[in-house]
Amino acid sequence: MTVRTLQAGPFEGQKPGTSGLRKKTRVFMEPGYLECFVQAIFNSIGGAKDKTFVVGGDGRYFNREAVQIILKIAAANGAAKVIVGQDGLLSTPAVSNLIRQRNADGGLVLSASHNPGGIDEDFGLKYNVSNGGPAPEAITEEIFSQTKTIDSYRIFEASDLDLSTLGMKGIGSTTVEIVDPVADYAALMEQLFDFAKVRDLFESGFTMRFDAMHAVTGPYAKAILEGELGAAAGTVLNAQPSVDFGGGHPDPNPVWAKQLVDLVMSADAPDFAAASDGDGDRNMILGKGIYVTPSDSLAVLAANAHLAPGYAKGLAGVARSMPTSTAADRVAEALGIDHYETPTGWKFFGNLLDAGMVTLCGEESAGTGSNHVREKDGLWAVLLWLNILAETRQSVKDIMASHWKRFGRNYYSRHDYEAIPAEDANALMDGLRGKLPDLPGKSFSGLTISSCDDFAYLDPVDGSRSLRQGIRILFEGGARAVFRLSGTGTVGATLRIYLENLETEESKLFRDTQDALASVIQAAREISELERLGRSEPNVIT
Ligand code: VG1
Ligand code: CO
Repeated sequence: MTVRTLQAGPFEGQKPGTSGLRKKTRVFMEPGYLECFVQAIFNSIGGAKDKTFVVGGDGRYFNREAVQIILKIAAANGAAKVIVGQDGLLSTPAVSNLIRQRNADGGLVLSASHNPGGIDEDFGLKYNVSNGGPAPEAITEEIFSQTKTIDSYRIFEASDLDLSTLGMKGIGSTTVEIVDPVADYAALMEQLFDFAKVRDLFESGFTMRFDAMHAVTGPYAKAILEGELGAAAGTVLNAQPSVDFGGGHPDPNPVWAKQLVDLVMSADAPDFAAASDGDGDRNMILGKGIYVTPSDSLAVLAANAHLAPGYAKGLAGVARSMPTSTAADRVAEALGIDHYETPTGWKFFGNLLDAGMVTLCGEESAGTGSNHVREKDGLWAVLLWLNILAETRQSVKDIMASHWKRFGRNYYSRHDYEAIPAEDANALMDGLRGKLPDLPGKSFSGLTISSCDDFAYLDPVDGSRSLRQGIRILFEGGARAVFRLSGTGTVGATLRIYLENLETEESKLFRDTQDALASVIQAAREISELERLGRSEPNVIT
């Protein structure tokens, strides 16, 4: 076995986005492409020598091969140890947990999350730092700058390691530990939640379906829900991870998890249903006859988290990404705790969590999490819901009804326009930006604009600034429209329009969401001159 230095790179466009580098799988498979990006990561952190890393992914196409390459590059760069999930599998929150539990220096997560997988679909790689969370912007910028000048990488010439059996192995002087992907994560969940109470709930005849969408949460959900909590066999659907997620989009929203939504709206509805995404950090929550909007889920969890043992002392504060509805702010105000508004992407929550300023965080994109790890965590959110349901013995519908009566309802929806030519998307955003100074006081579709801006964030912990994080338009009376471009796509641009309208009148709390938002939707179209895109309808409505 020898270490070789091979000439390659630089490759254009290796700029990490909202959540790591995402490209078509074939791009990642080009000779030297993944290798140079991994070497750039190590270069950007002052080398891998004597460091410990956690490596794992969501099992999509190229996951196995990529893990082997990363192990050989880490060994050639002198890493002390690499902890790898069995068969190269680890959910994103499980990586975060292992980094923290084992005091690792960082982790490499192989996933393109909710994007489809396969040789003609998407692949991704994200670097996480020693707190377990995604690398903050200063580090992703350093990685990007390393990718621009890299001309070689170091790799161990060795045969592939067998990742199917647990235990200590090695490449050169680097120890490679293959771990059960589920065990440490399940142990953490057991500390946070009242498993006995949830077992009682299932014993009483409570029914549930969890759709793992052929992605990484299958083994976790089987072990925890059906194994430890006694949910009936068959509770977990699509539990076997597959390289192409059964040909679907592993995105837990009403479009891509339609079957599950149809089930809860049917006569055979279980009491509770949920789904997670490719890498296990997102969640969708459903009850009999009801879909819970992620922003509302965050608010309900904030209002009720104290019912679970891990949060019995109450919350330090709550943070949400800017486009997420303000429902959680209303709960925080009622509880007398702080609330924060950050740019989109979990990396912005890390400092607030590390500083103990917040306990719960959430995003409208079906991401919820807490200070137990530094990633959003799909199964954790499902277990917190289960713990709350076990304590209150109320239906999801009743919980939502009483929540809205107490706090008001923030009707909320996101409209995505996918695969638009980048020039058109940028022109629309630039057009909006140019108009901002003149918008306050103007009315569209019966709504008057009270203020608007291009969201800028000042991190209260380290003082770093992030500019141009999305255009916010606030209307008199509490309605809001937000415009931003996605940073996770691999084809063209995706425009996201986030729409919100606050309703406090009790007789109007149970309307259809799109109807309740009709005037905000119309105003957003007019303000942005959306017709210029030549699209009549969004591709995805959540
Ligand atoms: C999307 C979501 C964002 C989320 C990110 C990563 O980013 O909007 O809230 O943090 O995906 O989620 P964007 O830039 O496409 O809007 V995941 O589950 O891909 O790790
Ligand atoms: Co994800």
